Amino acid sequence: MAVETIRTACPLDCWDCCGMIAHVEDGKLIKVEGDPDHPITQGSLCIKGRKLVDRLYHEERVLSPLKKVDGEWVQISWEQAFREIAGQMREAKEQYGPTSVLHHYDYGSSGLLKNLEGRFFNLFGGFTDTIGSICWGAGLEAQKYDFGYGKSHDPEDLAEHTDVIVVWGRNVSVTNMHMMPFLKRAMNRGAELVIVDPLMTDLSGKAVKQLQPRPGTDGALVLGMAAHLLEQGLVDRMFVEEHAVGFEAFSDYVRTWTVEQAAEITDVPAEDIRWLAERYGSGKAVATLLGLGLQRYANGGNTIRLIDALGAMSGQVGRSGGGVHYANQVHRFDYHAMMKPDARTDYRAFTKITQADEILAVQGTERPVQVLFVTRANPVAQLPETGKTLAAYESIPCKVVIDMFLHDTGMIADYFLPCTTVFEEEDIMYSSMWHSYLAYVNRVVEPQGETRPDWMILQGLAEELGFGEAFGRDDVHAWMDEAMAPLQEAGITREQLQQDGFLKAHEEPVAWADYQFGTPSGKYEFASSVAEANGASPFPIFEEPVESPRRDRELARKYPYHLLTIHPRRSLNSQYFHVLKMPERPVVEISAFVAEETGLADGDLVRVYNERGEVLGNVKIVSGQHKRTIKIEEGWWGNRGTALNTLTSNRRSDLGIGSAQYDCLVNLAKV
Ligand SMILES: Nc1nc2c(c(=O)[nH]1)N[C@H]1C(S)=C(S)[C@@H](COP(=O)(O)OP(=O)(O)OC[C@H]3O[C@@H](n4cnc5c(=O)[nH]c(N)nc54)[C@H](O)[C@@H]3O)O[C@H]1N2
Ligand SMILES: Nc1nc2c(c(=O)[nH]1)N[C@H]1C(S)=C(S)[C@@H](COP(=O)(O)OP(=O)(O)OC[C@H]3O[C@@H](n4cnc5c(=O)[nH]c(N)nc54)[C@H](O)[C@@H]3O)O[C@H]1N2
Ligand code: SF4
Ligand SMILES: [Mo]
Repeated sequence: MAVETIRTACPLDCWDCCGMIAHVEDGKLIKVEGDPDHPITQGSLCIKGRKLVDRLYHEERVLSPLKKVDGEWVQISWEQAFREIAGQMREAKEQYGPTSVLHHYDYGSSGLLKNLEGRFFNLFGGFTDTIGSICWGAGLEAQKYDFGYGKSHDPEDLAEHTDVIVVWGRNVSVTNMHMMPFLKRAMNRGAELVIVDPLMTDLSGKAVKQLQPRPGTDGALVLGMAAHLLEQGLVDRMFVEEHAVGFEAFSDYVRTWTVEQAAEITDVPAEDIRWLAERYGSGKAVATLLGLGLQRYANGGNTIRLIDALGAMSGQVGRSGGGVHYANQVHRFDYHAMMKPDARTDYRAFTKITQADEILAVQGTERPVQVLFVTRANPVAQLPETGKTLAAYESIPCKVVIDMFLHDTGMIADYFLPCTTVFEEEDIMYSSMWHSYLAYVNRVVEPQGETRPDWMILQGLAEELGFGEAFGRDDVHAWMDEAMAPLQEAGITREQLQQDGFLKAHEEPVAWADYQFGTPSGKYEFASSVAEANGASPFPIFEEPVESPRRDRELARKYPYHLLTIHPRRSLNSQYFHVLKMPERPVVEISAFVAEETGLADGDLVRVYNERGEVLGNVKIVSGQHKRTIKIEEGWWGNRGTALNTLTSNRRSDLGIGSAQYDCLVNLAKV
């Protein structure tokens, strides 16, 4: 039989949102390739994209609904699952109100239709939501204060017009690999690459310079640079006077800083601080590519605000080749239409990061949590303080997980409902992290076993609960059309998207080129009234991270090393640890300095620990990184031996209800 090719898109929570071509033979998916016509993907996929096929046909994939009976999984019918779960929900609602049902979700799939979860719980009458984002919450809020929202330049603008690319805490070749061709084009034109990262990355060797701040001190680095720019008169006066507010207040604060002070705090030599400041202030076009790692600290929101301010005061905002690239929130979907928030009568918000504490605090009160729904997420593995998450979830009598695999969270469920993969459903993918292409997901193969798309599972439950009609539609296109209404006004239709496979949803090569900002003043806000109203400092400030040798000497004496649990090269968070051959234990990358201090050698079995927990790993001594900083890739499964997030804290970031998982000190001991 002939091989059929079908256009679809990668659903993974990634900067790149790749277009894919699926090859189907005899109803079976044989492989996926990068869509060669897609301007970003350009024909290539990363290993995670290619291995989506292995997730589809994986032997451990759950293919029918499961119920836990006396600690054992038993297969049940969808009808039984819907009847029993709806029964539990109804009972909980009658006794304690709708907020006794809690929903935790994350970005396990970036599909537009996944937002129908909100519709389901709102039509139920309300629920306890988990808000904020352990991924990028602090930075989003920061850019909201400064610009109105996050917007990035078109990758073409970087490739064609940037003179200096500053990769600031983004692991480009690992997490954002389709940026590489654009960087290469810029560098072939003569653009300089600078890296600001405590760890070495694949790009380190290509950079003219890498600055390696002590983790969590980038804000102080910026203040040293800003002090130098002020002193040298290298400020873009036109921008700060005409297109910004609050520069006076911010510069008064900057004047309390010196380069030497910044050098002492950050471990970055003073001459490097001056050198990078002069790159920004020299009239060259400097594009700053922010990553998400550097905002996973107790001071993370202010760090992003300070880097924004550096870009703004040096005239890099609204300028071709410049920009402070973090998010790209330009897709105008009508989520409200999809989610129907007006339908609910009650609502309670916990936060994603601190939900364990909040759940435990309400159990036994009049408004407890009785039913847990987890969708598109693996919180037991990915939330900090694993022990707390487990204890909190343990206290909930009925736990429902919708997923494909029995991961750490699936294992503790009472009901496990198996959903389809991206290849067995229709959807629209969009990434608001980088570029502005939407992509259409066509169904490529029939659903395996009894699996169903998330919306169909929720539809079944809604029918059982008596609001099936309000939830339902004849077909998914009607939902898509409703959510796409604002885009349709701009001439972007679902039909067109479906036909072409991908479409650019937003045409603006240079972000903020018109200087019409989304802030209350309409200008760039060095001092933000929204920040002030939210109880934050109007202008960004530097405070030490919480787990820092300068803030807490005692803690640092016990736990002298910074642990960065960064994103894994071969997995998307926890999603590939059962699909790919992974080592038994994580690799713990340490510097020669740490090796010397601890007496550890390559390959040693090591215990990484702090007051919260411990994990075992194998030492690898690497050269070049900030000397007290340790790297372990995240995503490990506790039920396969490594609960990495037992080490991280559930402290919130300063802004945006984000995570401070990189604000983490540990010690090491040879086992
Ligand atoms: N291969 C792969 N790709 C992915 C993912 C994955 O799991 N695997 N996950 C996706 C998701 S969910 C996300 S959120 C993105 C994340 O994409 P990135 O932001 O690129 O990744 P992170 O691993 O969060 O951190 C990136 C870098 O931040 C640096 N860093 C940490 N602390 C600091 C600091 O204080 N200062 C500075 N200057 N740098 C610091 C780390 O050393 C690391 O090199 O990637 C997406 N893409
Ligand atoms: N220590 C440490 N912890 C971290 C991070 C870190 O850097 N260090 N990074 C944080 C970040 S940036 C993020 S984004 C979070 C990620 O946290 P999570 O989103 O909880 O983690 P994932 O491992 O991506 O799990 C997503 C799950 O969604 C499932 N899934 C995929 N598609 C669908 C679908 O269509 N429907 C349903 N129902 N399920 C689906 C997958 O099978 C997978 O089990 O982790 C955070 N945790
Ligand atoms: S994970 Fe990211 S880079 Fe890899 S195929 Fe998917 S969208 Fe592309
Ligand atoms: Mo993320």
